[in-house]
Amino acid sequence: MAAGRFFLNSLRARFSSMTMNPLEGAPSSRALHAGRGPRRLSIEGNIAVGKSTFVKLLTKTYPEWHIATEPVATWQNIQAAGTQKDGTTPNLGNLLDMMYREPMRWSYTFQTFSFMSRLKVQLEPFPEKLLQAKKPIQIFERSVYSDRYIFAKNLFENGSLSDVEWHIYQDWHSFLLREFASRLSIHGFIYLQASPQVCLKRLYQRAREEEKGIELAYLEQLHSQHEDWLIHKTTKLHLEALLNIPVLVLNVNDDFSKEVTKQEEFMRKVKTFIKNL
Ligand code: UDP
Ligand code: D5M
Ligand code: MG
Repeated sequence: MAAGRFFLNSLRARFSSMTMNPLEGAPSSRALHAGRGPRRLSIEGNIAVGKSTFVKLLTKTYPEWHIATEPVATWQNIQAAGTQKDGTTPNLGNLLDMMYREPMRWSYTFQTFSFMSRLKVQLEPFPEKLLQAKKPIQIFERSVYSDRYIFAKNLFENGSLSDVEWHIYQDWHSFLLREFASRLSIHGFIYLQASPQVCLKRLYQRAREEEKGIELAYLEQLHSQHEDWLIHKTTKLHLEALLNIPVLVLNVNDDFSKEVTKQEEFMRKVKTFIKNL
C-alpha cells in the first residue's frame, strides 16, 4: 500500500517536473514539447461547431484519456459562497444569459469568471488514471488561450469591452499565465473548422436558451478570430511560443455525429497528430 503510494507520488513528481516548460521566453516549440509527460491538447472551434460531440467521441474511443469538458453549467448557475441554514446554496444568476442580454454590462465579468473556471480546470492535478497510463493524454474543451484570443479580443473589437477593461484584462491574463506557465502547457490544438452558417444551424438545433439571440454576424466574427489565430497566425499573441504549438485542422462542415466512417477518420488523425507531438 505504502509502496504503491510512493510509486504514484514519484510518478507525480516525474510528470510535474516533465511539464516544467516555462512558456515565457521559450525559444521554440522543442522547448515547449520537451519531456515525456502527459500530452495536453485543447479542442477549439466556433460556438456549436461540434466540440462537445467530438469530445464525447474521443471519450468513447479512448477511455484511458482524461477529458475535461467546458464548464458551461458553472456559468449558467452562479452559486453563492457557503450554504444557507437549510443546507441549500443560493443561485445568484445565470451569467451566460446576463452576458448575452447585456453585453456591455456583463462581458468583463464573464471574462473574469470563465477565465478562472478554465484556469482551475487546467491546473487540476493529473488524475490517477493518467499517472498510470503508458502514454497519458489530457484533452480540454477550449482553453485559457481561446478565452483571450477568441472571445475577449472579439468582445473588445465589437465594443462590448471598453479600452480600460481590455487593458486590465490583458494585464492580469498575461501575469497569471506567466505565474502558472509551468502548469499550463498545451502541446497541441485541434481546431474544428466549419462555416458560420453550419454553426448557426447547429446552434439552433441545440437550442440552448441563452443563445437564442445569437446572430450569424457574431458567429462570423468568432470564425474570423479562429482563422486569424490558428490558420493565418496573424493574431498578436502575448507569448511568441504559442505560435509554435502545432494545430490539427479538421473540417467538420459535413455532419459527423452519426457518420461512423468520418468519425473513424477523425480519430485516426487525432491519434497520428498526438503521436508526433
Ligand atoms: N451536431 C450535429 N452534427 C455534427 C456535430 C454536432 O448535428 O456533426 C449537433 C449536436 O448534436 C448539437 C449541436 O450540433 O445539437 C452543437 O454541437 P455541440 O454541442 O457538440 O457543439 P459545441 O458548442 O460544443 O462546439
Ligand atoms: O460555448 C459555450 C458558450 O459559452 C457559448 O455560448 C459561447 C460562450 N463562451 C465561452 N467562452 C466564452 C468567453 N470567454 N466569452 C464569451 N463567451 C464565451 P460552446 O461553443 O457552445 O461550447
Ligand atoms: Mg460544448
